[in-house]
Amino acid sequence: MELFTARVCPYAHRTRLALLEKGVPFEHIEEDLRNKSERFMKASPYGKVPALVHNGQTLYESLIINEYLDETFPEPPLMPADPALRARARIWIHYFDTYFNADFYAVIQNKDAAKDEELKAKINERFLVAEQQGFGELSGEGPYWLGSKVSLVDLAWYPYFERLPAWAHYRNFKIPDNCPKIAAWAEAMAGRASVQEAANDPAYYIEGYARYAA
Ligand SMILES: N[C@@H](CCC(=O)N[C@@H](CS)C(=O)NCC(=O)O)C(=O)O
Repeated sequence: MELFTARVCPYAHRTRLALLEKGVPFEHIEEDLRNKSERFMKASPYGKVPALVHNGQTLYESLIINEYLDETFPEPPLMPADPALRARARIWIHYFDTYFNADFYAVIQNKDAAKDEELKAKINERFLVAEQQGFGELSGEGPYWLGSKVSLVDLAWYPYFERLPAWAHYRNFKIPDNCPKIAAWAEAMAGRASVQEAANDPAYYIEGYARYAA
């Protein structure tokens, strides 16, 4: 098992977390995305991390790799057994990639201070939907998206939350006060062994996102 990854990349971060949660040994190949290796370009048709090579097959796209890992290494399961619940889990992963992510990055990439409030209001609304309809309906006593067990939904979302110190530093943005379930979830995730093993310091992200924010 070879994983082409880049420390800075939240998508690759998702896959590292899945491999660590599964306890699957893998070779970690750190790519310099500004100077991609020939080996990586051969393995990854999109030239993007993450890319996984397993049993002679190359797989790419973080969410697809994570589903593959869950199906190939069933223990511990990272998706619910019930098809309806599995579909709900995918809806919240889709919500993140289709709506939340763009509005989240819009805040740190915005250079026009006059638009700051409007952009923050938009992402705050996205947070509230996740808090009330996502966590509110699925999480029960928590602390994870689907309750007491970590799932692919948690792994799809969490890498962005580890990067929040950069949003706080450059845009004074944090998890909205009306989203206590999300705040408690982020804290629970930060305590997991997989998350700690793959974690970077806040200072790393603050430096890494300087280009986005400047
Ligand atoms: N949809 C892809 C996105 C992967 C992606 O955008 N990776 C970025 C780094 S965060 C990358 O490798 N960029 C290199 C490039 O586009 O040249 C996934 O979920 O895996």
